[in-house]
Amino acid sequence: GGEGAPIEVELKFRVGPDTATALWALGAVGLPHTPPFRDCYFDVPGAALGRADIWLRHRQGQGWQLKLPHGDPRLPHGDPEPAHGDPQPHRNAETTRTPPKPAEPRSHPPPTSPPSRPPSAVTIYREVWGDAGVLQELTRLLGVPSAPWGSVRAALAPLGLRPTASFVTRRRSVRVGRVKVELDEADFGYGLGEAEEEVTAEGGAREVEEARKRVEGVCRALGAEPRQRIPGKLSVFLARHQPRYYKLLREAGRLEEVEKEEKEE
Ligand code: V4E
Repeated sequence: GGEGAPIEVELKFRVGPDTATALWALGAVGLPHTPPFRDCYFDVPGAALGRADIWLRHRQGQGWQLKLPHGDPRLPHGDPEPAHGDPQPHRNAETTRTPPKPAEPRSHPPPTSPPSRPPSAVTIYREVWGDAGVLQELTRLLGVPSAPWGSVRAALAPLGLRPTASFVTRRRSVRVGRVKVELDEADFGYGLGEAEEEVTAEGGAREVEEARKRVEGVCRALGAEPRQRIPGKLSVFLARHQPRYYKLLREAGRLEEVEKEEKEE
């Protein structure tokens, strides 16, 4: 299952002409070359996964992955195919710690208080890897009693999961102390940097907090403002190629606003 899944503490930043120099000045150590990889993202019609901040993807060379908010995510209304008209976003995982009951439709909508935002743009996600773990989480979230499928691939059609995005990333990775820095270039002409640290669930809130500080420190040293939210590759891809899906997720507060210049090739 996803209980021992690593927690990824991550901050995105803009890569500029001075980023490489700043990295070497920090004593960055090169990590082994990663071959370019294709990510294919999936969601159900109505974007129930994305609206709940849950991201299913197949990453070339690594297999199936599910990124979930650190905490206990639920789908909006526990409904795998919510109505298009009035999306009621799932509230931030950090405020939602009651056990999920995805199979039973809830009579009341989720609380409407604003999600508790971390003081910076650092994001904290749980990552579940591999067919068995991803299938288990997916069926739980979608309220399907059991998983008769042997692979995520075989479960896509029966669960109503459809591709939303597909793109290739070229990635260079270095390490600055405990922080991993990735410089990404996507094949649709968008690049960004990510500073991240992986912690285990056993480490608890304290480890997450310390990782957050280190990740912010590296970004500051690279000249980036840790409060600024930089659009991810998926946000920019969707803004360009899936405007309706992008709008649904924007309205649910799940994707960053993509500026004009990032929309243009
Ligand atoms: C988590 C998430 C999305 C899925 C893609 O995650 P991302 O970290 O952008 O992808 P990538 O390729 O860097 O994955 P990695 O190799 O690090 O695992 S799409 C939107 N979100 C939520 C989100 C958000 N709304 N804002 C920011 C700044 N990050 C993530």
